[in-house]
Amino acid sequence: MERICGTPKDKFLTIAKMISETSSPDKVMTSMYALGWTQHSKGSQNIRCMAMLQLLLGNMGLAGGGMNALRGHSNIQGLTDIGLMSNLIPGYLTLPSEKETSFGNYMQTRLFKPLRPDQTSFWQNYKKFFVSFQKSMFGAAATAENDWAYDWLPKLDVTYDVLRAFDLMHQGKMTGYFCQGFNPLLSFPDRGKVTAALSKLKWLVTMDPLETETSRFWENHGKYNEVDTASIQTEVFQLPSTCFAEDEGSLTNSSRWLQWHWPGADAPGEAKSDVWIMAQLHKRLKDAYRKDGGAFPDPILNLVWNYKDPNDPQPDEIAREVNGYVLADVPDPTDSTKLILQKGKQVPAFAALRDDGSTACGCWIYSGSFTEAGNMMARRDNKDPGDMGAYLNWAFAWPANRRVLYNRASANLEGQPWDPSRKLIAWDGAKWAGNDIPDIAPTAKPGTVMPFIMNQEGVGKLWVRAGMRDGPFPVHYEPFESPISNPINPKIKGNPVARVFKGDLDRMAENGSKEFPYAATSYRLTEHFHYWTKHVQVNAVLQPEFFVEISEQLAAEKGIKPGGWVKVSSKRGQVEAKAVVTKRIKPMICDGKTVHIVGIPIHWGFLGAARKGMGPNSLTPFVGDANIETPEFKAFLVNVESIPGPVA
Ligand SMILES: Nc1nc2c(c(=O)[nH]1)N[C@H]1C(S)=C(S)[C@@H](COP(=O)(O)OP(=O)(O)OC[C@H]3O[C@@H](n4cnc5c(=O)[nH]c(N)nc54)[C@H](O)[C@@H]3O)O[C@H]1N2
Ligand SMILES: Nc1nc2c(c(=O)[nH]1)N[C@H]1C(S)=C(S)[C@@H](COP(=O)(O)OP(=O)(O)OC[C@H]3O[C@@H](n4cnc5c(=O)[nH]c(N)nc54)[C@H](O)[C@@H]3O)O[C@H]1N2
Ligand SMILES: [Mo]
Repeated sequence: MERICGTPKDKFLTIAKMISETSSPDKVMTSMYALGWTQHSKGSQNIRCMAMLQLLLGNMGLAGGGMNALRGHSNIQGLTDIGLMSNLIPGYLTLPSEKETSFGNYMQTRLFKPLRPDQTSFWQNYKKFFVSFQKSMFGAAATAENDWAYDWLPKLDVTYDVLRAFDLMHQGKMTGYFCQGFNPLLSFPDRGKVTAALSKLKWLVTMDPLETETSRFWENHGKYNEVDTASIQTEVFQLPSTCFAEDEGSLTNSSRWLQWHWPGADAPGEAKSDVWIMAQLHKRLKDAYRKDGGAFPDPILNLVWNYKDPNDPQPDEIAREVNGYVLADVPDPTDSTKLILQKGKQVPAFAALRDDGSTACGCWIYSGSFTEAGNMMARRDNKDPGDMGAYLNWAFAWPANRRVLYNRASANLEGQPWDPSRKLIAWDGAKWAGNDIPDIAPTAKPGTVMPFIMNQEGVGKLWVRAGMRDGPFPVHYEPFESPISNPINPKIKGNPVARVFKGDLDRMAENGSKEFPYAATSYRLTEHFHYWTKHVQVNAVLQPEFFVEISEQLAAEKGIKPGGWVKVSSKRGQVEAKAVVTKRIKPMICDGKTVHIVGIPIHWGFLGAARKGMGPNSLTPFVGDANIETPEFKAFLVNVESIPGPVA
């Protein structure tokens, strides 16, 4: 560990001791992680490693325990929940692959078979969630006879993450791009490649409350955006949208709480909400298909669009649809004079969803968020009787308003809390109850259903059976560009199954490169939020100018003065900046070699109130994590040289 990471052995052992002390009933540790762990070509395995440690320590499911991703944008949790990943549909259901040519094939690999008697899992209900989703999309046109319109779903040959989208664009195989709330010219790796890719588009639509660098990628700003405008033929359409603070809707936070919010101001000028813009597109697409036909009009023509004003769907209408509603009366099997579900009502919870077409639901995990009792996301009761931070009547947490996932594991096999002073749930002899919604059927006797209900085994798993492209168990890989070779497997460069596209390997430096000897990393500053706040005078005054951060040792070695100008270059490009010489960045000894680090904040571009600057992504490599395709923004190779001043 010391040889690879450069962390001194004694410091590491101190931390290891602190961590291992949490393997007792009355001490718990949480892991909160963000980009330092994820933005690597082996990011998923970094997280998995800690998840395994937390399992071994018994820190899952307890109050104050768990693996907690800190989400960056206020609604990034909502983004994955609602299926905005290219391989997902809402509620972590997955899109079919092109090999799954029938609904039967599709369901075969999604049937959850518990490996122990009495074990239960939400996934046993996959078909109910899926059929209800199809009913919410296609209504009466999705029938048992047409396999709930299974054929109308796109079938994936490969996953279409953003790295692949830009690579396809770069190859000239993608001719149009719709860019909603995304500024890839600044936020995506290898800006040279991104610029070349955007230049090959026939059209680009940006939908954003601000002028973004992406919408002006064709504009020449000297060294800040060096392009030959005349040679770029891409037609750009800018659609001004509202921003979150001008909208009504829900945001899902890192704790899976769906919190409703109301507009703080009206949108300026001609700005329209994202939903309004989408509704206009929907109308025009449907009209075009109706008028001209087309290769495959069915999914568009049959798309359900039941809003009072089809041109302007309201947030509460969409929220009701997402929660789910009843399409046909469902009689009580034990008493046919009674109904369990009544046509036209909101479904109370995902447990009510059915696979016979009698329910519709936009996103099963959000079921229960907008019921007949009203908008649960708008609840604002901050009482917390058990003092466990549960706040059960504040907003709505998915699933089923549960605040701590796996809370069954906070009690021992007999159903008594590991730590009675921090009780989440307990078995009272007849049922489970306590300060949270139990993560187990309320009357399942202890010892019958095991705690990790999303696993077939019912218990935590150290070994993953399928799903991780780089194997079932984490191993050490260096970043794709590293100042040292992998000390364990010197022949292996980076993560062998990382997301790398043809041609990009030529744009990467070799391990231990003499030309690019320093490790670089990139990060954000308190005073700015990405590329938005440079448009605001106050933020621009607080942090006006792009800079890079280096250690006192590197500054001395390279003759760089605090505030002096430097050129930072990688195999892909270069930037100029003022140098901030700091004590907080220090050289490390990795594999016996001194490794200097160059820190590069992300916030500058060529628009807005702040001074023009360049940011790290002219330098970063176009490589992503093997499993989730997050770019490797936290580790790449550069050189730094002192320069007399900014080159005009
Ligand atoms: N003020 C402000 N706040 C923000 C944002 C903003 O732009 N401005 N952005 C938001 C967004 S979208 C996000 S995603 C979050 C991100 O929040 P953070 O994840 O805190 O993001 P970064 O600032 O990129 O910093 C990453 C940290 O990772 C560390 N690091 C780098 N490499 C490694 C490594 O290999 N191992 C470990 N253990 N650590 C490493 C760095 O030292 C740095 O402290 O911030 C959110 N909050
Ligand atoms: N080198 C390097 N690169 C990085 C990172 C890093 O650490 N290092 N961090 C990465 C991370 S974690 C992130 S999250 C990305 C962020 O990268 P982006 O998501 O590309 O950047 P943002 O500026 O957060 O947001 C994009 C746009 O959304 C717009 N917007 C705000 N509200 C709304 C709305 O309601 N509707 C619409 N349509 N638009 C809206 C904003 O005006 C903004 O222009 O950057 C990534 N890039
Ligand atoms: Mo982020």
